[in-house]
Amino acid sequence: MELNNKRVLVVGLGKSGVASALFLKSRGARVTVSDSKPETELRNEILLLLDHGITVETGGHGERTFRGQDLIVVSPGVPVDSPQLVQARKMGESVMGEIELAAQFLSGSIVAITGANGKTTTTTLAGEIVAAGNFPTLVGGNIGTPAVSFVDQAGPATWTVLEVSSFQLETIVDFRPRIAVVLNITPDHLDRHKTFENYVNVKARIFENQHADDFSILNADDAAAKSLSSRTKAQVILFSRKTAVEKGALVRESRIYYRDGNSERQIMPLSEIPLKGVHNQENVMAAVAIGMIVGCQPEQIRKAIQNFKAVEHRLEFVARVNGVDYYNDSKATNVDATIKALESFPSNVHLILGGKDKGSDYAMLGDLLRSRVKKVYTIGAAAEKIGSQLRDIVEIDHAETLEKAVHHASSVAVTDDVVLLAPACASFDQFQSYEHRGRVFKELVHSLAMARST
Ligand code: UMA
Repeated sequence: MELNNKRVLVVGLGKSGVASALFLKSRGARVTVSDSKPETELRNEILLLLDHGITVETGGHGERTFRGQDLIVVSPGVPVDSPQLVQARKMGESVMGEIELAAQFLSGSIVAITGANGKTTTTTLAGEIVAAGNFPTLVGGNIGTPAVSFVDQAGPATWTVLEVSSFQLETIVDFRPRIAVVLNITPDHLDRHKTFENYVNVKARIFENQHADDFSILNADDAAAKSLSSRTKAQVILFSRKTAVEKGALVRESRIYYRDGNSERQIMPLSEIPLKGVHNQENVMAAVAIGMIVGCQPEQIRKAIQNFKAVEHRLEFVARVNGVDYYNDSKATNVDATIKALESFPSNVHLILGGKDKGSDYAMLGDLLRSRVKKVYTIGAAAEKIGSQLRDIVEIDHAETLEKAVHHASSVAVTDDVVLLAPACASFDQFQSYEHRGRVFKELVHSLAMARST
């Protein structure tokens, strides 16, 4: 794609928008950026872009700004059906997301990992495995560093390992990963995608441009993910904790193996996985499959997994205070992630739930709440809905804020109980992001520990 002298509009001035605008400018495009936030909330970004000669519009998306552009690059958080974008498409303007822009310019091969849960852990681990195999490796995407900022670093031998969200997949065009992974599909982001069927269809787009010599890795234990095997032209590689797949990663006698037709390699015992929860065994198996396809040796893969540390905010152990263990799973932003978090603790859990609702059905937590949870502490905008769906199942404390939830839980929890932040909701009603929410939780726990020690 030729960018020199092209008129390009970037929509959204967050991480993706800033990185896209700077990249486009460096390739000679005439760049405008438009953001709905007022100027006062974007001071640093505006100064940076103006410094590079980029035009900035704030406080809304002017209809005229979208007219006559050669290309419009949208940030993942911008709804694809916004009136301005619908109109631009009608006028024949080319619209794509940041991930598509990146892919058009990235040298080397892309590993793209999607799923409702486990994306970040799998992406980080896969990156460490590929690097342990001595391949040049870059790791980013939805995990935090926009893919477009890798374009100048990637060479023909580079493996760029990307976490890819449903929002990003909505705006791909020719995006073609050499290896595409779907970890699992359970309801999430229904406020944006409306139905589960739409959500599955968007996830399936990760395979849409793959060729027969590419690889599609799927979780054979997840019905919705497995069903996508009929929707790819690439070679299907499965991973399963429960069945002996013919091609892919499997478990036998508590050990992980990788099988490729007739040949089988032993990777490692499950007991060596340094992460809690069976869902993490699945993430590890997906990463094993990626490593084997890329060409890493089983021993390199095993070492990378043994050395892997839990990613921040994913079932992260925070501290033991007064005999009570505190875990931060702020990344559990949907009901399924909370189910997986609860499955990691057999009993005695004090669970903090709530935040910004995404159209979720919290009653799905019912069985686990009955068997493993002593009390639920609700916070944020979703508290009322959660209360009305769960009040007949479990004791509920309407704590309102994270601070009160931690204090209430710490005052009733006894030795060997667990206080778990796995809120099943987005964070944006009370926090800037799930990372912010997780950090606040950790600070609250650490200050509890300080108070106890003085
Ligand atoms: N904006 C508009 N108009 C709109 C909507 C938003 O101008 O109609 C503006 C906002 O005012 C804001 C900017 O767009 O200034 C934000 O853009 P963005 O929401 O796309 O966020 P980025 O900072 O670009 O971050 C995005 C991802 N965010 C989302 O998908 C919401 C980040 O994933 C990702 O790390 C980053 O790109 C780099 O690739 C975060 C996330 O929450 C972690 N992802 C969701 C998830 O994991 O569940 C999908």
